[in-house]
Amino acid sequence: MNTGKADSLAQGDGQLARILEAEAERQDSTINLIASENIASQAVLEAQRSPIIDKYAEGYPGRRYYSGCVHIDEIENLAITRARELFGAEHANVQAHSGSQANMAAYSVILNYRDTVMGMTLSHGGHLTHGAEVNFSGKLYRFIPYGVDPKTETLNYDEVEKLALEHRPRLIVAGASSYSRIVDFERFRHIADKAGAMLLADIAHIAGIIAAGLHSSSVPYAQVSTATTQKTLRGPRGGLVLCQKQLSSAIDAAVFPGMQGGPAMHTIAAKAVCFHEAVQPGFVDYQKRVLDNAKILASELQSHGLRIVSGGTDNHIVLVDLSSTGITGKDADTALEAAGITVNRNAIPFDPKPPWIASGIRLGTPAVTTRGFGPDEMKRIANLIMKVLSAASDAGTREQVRQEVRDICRQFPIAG
Ligand code: DSN
Repeated sequence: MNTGKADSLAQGDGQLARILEAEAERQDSTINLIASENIASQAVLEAQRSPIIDKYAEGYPGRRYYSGCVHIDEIENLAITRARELFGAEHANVQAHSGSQANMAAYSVILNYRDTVMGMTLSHGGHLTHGAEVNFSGKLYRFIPYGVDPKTETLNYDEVEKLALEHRPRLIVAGASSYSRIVDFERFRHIADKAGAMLLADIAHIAGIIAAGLHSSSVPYAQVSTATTQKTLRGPRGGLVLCQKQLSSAIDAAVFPGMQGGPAMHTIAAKAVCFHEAVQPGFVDYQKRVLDNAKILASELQSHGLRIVSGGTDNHIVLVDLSSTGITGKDADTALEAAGITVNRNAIPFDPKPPWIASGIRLGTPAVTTRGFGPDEMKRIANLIMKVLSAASDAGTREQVRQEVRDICRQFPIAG
């Protein structure tokens, strides 16, 4: 189990040690279908909890404001080189603490206050940082939202182009948090060029799939690509900015000192590990299984009568429309959690319900695939989800499903 807990913690702070132990047990005994989560390897965990945690290193390799950075420089250079090679990028900044900060840094380089930007609206699958009113992005910049087509529930590039030509944004943001179809970055680049805009691709969700070559890369088309390392990439929690050479100094300066102080060097070490893991032979096979599992889960749920937004999936995400069941996303995620299946409530496109309630749930296969779940488990999970949804307030059904979930999880323990 991924506790990272040593005996000294149990002896020195039993209270916290018990909470960590309980969380490890929760993870081990439940089925995690949260699309943005994964299970980091022991190597990633070891790097993350190494003594590097103690080191301050404001600056960049060879230009630090602190001494004692000889090995820190080696680590950051290794992470940068590996990220560049993995994605074929001219420049990589590995210091951004999160995907949101990666986006913030990129915006601050490309945009001025109140500039016009286009981004996918949150309610159709975009991210908070793609212009949501409650987020810095929506407060600092004038976002023109684009969404999916009401019929196909997929991106309508002609509509995106029409909007772009009408509003002439300085930047177009492509990419999403809850969109299960291929994103055509080449088309986005054509649209951006036509409208005189720059292109930023937020590949946080699909970075691992791109790294495995199973989704076309944004890097040849977008001046900047931003990502997180903890999702399909299966590394530590953190951000990543990939950009063209001419933006490299500006992006680095935007991250530090523009937005952050000292880099989290222990996380950067763990990022280096995950980039290394992503070029190992097993990684492509893992990503193929992630995609296969998502397809099977979607089609099994469909065969049970549930509607999948856009009719299926091309990636690790399955967005389920619960409208026909009479259960809200909120009630579904509560009932499923009680039965040991973790998901998140999610708006569906054109959702009449507010995001806190939502008409859908978002499912994802990265974490269960890391555990070793395959087609048989996907079919069993679809059955279990249906059981819970068809008796959402029945404690007996939940308990019965909870037991089955425990049995499945016991067959696929989280390594450690
Ligand atoms: N909140 C994350 C997700 O679940 O997709 C993205 O930052």
